Amino acid sequence: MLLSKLFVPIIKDLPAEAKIKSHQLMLQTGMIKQSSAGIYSWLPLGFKVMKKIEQIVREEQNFIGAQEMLMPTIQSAEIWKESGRYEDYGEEMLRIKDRQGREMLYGPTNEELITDVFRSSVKSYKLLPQLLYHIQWKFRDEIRPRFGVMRCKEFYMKDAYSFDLSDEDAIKSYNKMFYSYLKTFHRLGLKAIPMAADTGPIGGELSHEFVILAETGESKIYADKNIFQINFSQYSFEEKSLKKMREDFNKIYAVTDEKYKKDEFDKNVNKENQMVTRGIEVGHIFYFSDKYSKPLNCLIDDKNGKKTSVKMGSYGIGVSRLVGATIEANYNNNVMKWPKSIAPFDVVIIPSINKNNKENLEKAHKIYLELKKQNIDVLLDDLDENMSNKFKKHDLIGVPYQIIIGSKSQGDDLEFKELNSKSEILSLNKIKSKLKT
Ligand code: 5CA
Repeated sequence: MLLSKLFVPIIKDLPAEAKIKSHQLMLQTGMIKQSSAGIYSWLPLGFKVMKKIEQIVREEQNFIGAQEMLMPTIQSAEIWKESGRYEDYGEEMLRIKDRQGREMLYGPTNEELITDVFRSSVKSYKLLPQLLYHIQWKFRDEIRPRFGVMRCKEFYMKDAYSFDLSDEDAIKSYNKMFYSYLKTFHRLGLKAIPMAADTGPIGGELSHEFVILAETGESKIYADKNIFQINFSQYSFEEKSLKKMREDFNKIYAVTDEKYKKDEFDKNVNKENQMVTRGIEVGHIFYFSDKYSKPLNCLIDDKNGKKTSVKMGSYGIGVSRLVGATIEANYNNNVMKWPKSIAPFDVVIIPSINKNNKENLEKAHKIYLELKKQNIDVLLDDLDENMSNKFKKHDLIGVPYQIIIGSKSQGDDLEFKELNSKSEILSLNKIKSKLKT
């Protein structure tokens, strides 16, 4: 892509309404544009990053055997009345009527709808277990939308739902998802800590929030620092190993605000290991057994032909929130460096251009075509701007690698720089292989 053609409306001054780094940066670099309070348009740069995050989330859901589907954003109020949540959900639910006066709503989550899909098609234990997910827009009429994409009214979420015959089997599904979340966040370059959490309006007994540490986060957390010693890659994707992983995590104190009790914290964690900090909730998983299947009459025949309510869990990842959360985790001293896995481009070529010298630009174009041939997603900054402005701009856009075509690049020896590091002189072939690994 040529920067001169990219729709990236960069704003020079810090937007006043943005209170946290990620919100500022996303507005400044034209990743998003507010459409109304808590509702955003995703412009090409922001959309590209979000789609890359979505793809990693998808791959890791598929890896554990979850199947992708798509449910609508608009739901009928009927099923919510059946579950009893229509009234309980309160003002956060956006209620609408169609032209026949039928009560509808913009889905804030999908427990009822998926249970309705399931009850009409699955009657026997033989099809269990099942894991289904979709990645779809949600709407919650938040009273105080803030921090850009972190807490908005309309947001993009991956929500998965598990169906099992027994509570014991359902915990196995929960463990699979727990593992998948750790792996997903790792691929996104984030260190997410699972925290025992409250179940809120979703309900149930067992729940974990996945939180990344950030001072601007809305969740207050209390944890034993030893939680950082556990790494998901110590475990394999097998039932026994996943059980062990959950047991190991359970031994270490890590809870969110609502679950915190001072005496328990002091009893379980030495003073020097106590960590009280803030974080961003990027995922949340719930096990709620038959909370929805019972009132919605979602019954299946067990091995003896006896009807029983299917046991369920639900598992959410805030895909659009993750764009902001990744910025909070990676933006320091006015430099944003995207993790390679979700960067908007693999590399940017920055030629030094002036009216009398077009040689650098021509050379940059040649390299650009060469890299494109290799399927490297490359951005060429072909704008006639001084180098110091260009560098400032690219520090914000955050493409992790740069090829700088100026006095240090001679012939096939090119100046190559990783953001936040010193530049080095490399041949184009070496650069290609570096970018491909
Ligand atoms: N049904 C369950 C699991 S699928 C559920 O809705 N859980 S949730 O309420 O915790 O939401 C899942 C994830 O969506 C959260 O962890 C968070 O990352 C994201 N999320 C929730 N509310 C918002 C919001 N207002 N703005 C942006 N992201 C949000």
